[in-house]
Parts: sequence; structure tokens; C-alpha cells
Amino acid sequence: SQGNTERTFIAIKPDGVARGLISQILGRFETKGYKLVGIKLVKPTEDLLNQHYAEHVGKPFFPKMLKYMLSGPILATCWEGKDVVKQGRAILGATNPLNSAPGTIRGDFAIDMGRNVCHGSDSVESAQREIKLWFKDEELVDYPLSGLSWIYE
Ligand code: DGI
Repeated sequence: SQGNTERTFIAIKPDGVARGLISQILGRFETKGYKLVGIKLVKPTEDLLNQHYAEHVGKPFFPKMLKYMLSGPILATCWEGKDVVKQGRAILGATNPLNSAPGTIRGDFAIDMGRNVCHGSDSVESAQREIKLWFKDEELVDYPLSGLSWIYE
């Protein structure tokens, strides 16, 4: 395979955008060898966030998280490549920055769980659901990434 088998949804949260971390975060995925197939700056509606975080609606931390996620634009991105869901989670690091290893995005750029800079789908199924939620079909583009034989054996 040349890595066109899996896609994930990676978002840079309002703190990541406001702190000027976009290029560093995207750069980690780009230099790893993944292909960017969708990207846009979004001011999400509350409704979109309720759907995105459906599993957390009603939890004690949810209102604060909603306020944080509504506090500025979010950079929505979709990446394609072999094992990109799992690898994407590894690149971002653990949800709580206290547990994220140095070298990960959260390990390098975050301190509080409520300001953890980024989001990444946690399974192939979540990725499919989230990509559908954040992107229209025509916003996802395919093109040949050069040098694939240097990335995939
Ligand atoms: O997929 P993740 O973002 O790594 O983690 P998740 O889906 O379990 O949680 C989504 C976000 O909700 C997470 O980035 C931070 C926040 N969160 C999750 N659990 C807690 C929480 N925030 C607080 N304050 N307390 C929690 O227990």
C-alpha cells in the first residue's frame, strides 16, 4: 500500500491558533509523511461542538470546554496515510498534558487539559464520523504526494 487507506481528523483548537502554533503542528504531520487532504479555519457552532463531543455532553467539565472551543477559530484538518489515526494520537500526545511525553504536541506546548491545543480522532470509526461532521465531501481533495516510495516500503 502507498498509504491511501486511512484518514483522520486533526483540529488545532482556539489556543493553538491564537498562540501561533499552526505551522509547528501541521509540520509534524507533514514531515512524518502524511498527506493533507482537507484544511479550513472554522468558527464552529455550539451545535457542531455538541455533535463532535456527543460522548461528553452533560459531563461536569463540558460547559467550560464548550466555552473554550467557542473562544476563537479552530483549524480543521484531515490527513491521510498508513495508520494515521493511531500515529496522529501519538503525535498529539496524551489528553492531559501532565501525561503527554516531551516530543508530542501537548507534551511540548501545553500544561492544562482544558488548554490542550489540539484534537485527534481516537479510532477509525470516530475519524469517519468527525470528518463527515467537519467537512463537506467536496472540501476533501486527493492528489499524488511525491516521493511515496521513500516513505512506504
Ligand atoms: O480525544 P481527546 O481530546 O484526547 O480526549 P477526550 O475525547 O477524552 O476528551 C475531549 C476533551 O475534553 C479533552 O481534550 C479535554 C476535555 N476533557 C476530557 N476529560 C476531561 C476534560 N476536561 C476536564 N477539565 N476534565 C476531564 O475529566
